Amino acid sequence: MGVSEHPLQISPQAGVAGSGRVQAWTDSIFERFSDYGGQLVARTVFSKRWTVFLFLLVVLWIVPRAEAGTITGEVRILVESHASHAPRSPFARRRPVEESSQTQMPSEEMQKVIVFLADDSSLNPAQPLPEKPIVNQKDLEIQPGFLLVPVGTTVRFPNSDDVYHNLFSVSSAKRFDLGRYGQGKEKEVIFDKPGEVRIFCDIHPHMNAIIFVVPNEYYTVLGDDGSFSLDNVPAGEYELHVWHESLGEQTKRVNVPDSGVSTVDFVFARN
Ligand SMILES: [Cu+2]
Repeated sequence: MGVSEHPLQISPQAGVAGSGRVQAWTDSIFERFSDYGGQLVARTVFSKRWTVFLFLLVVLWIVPRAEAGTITGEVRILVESHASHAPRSPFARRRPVEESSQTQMPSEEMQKVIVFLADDSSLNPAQPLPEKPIVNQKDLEIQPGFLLVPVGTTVRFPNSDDVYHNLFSVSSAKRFDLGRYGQGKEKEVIFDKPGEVRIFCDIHPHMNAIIFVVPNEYYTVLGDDGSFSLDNVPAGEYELHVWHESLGEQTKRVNVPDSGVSTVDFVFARN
């Protein structure tokens, strides 16, 4: 066992015999690097194959989804103008509602008009919100007073007031009674059924809120101008709902083409 046999300690005394060993050693090193390079190449080729494979997977996944359309429309809310309530001549022609002024609901109210597709087996089910929304009991109010959640979402109900509250609901979509609890405590409710849930406080009758639970991922709220758009709806026939806490609910059948847009408009007459 000579020192020169150690690849990292090449003795100058190794001579000619030693140089052969050095050659063998460098060859082996080269081979090792070549191997390593080969592995790198193999890995690169392999990862390219994976990229192509993944790309094909994505394409295959997108293609069926490309057979999806968009539902757009407008929700108009008609009300009698204030002028129509003013005293008028008995000979004046009575104007139909359509001719009277049309309200532009305040934007915060527009955001409470929900447009959604009814539960349907061909639609993707709702994904519950990953972060539990908070509905606070603060300043003797339920805050926020309106919340929209996909079915299955858990909502936290903390009490931030220094008085007891007792939130409850008798709505068919979710019946619950949180019981009395004080400041710093909280309870949770899972909203596992679609529909409107009206919430009240057993101790303070003026406290109220609404949580609206949608059945699938196809929902939106009205824009400030009353328009809406539901994108990537799989082709098919569905029931489109428009709901507002005081305007009520309207339903229309809608046929979504393989691609393109279906337009559905709604008119609510508010008295
Ligand atoms: Cu209360």
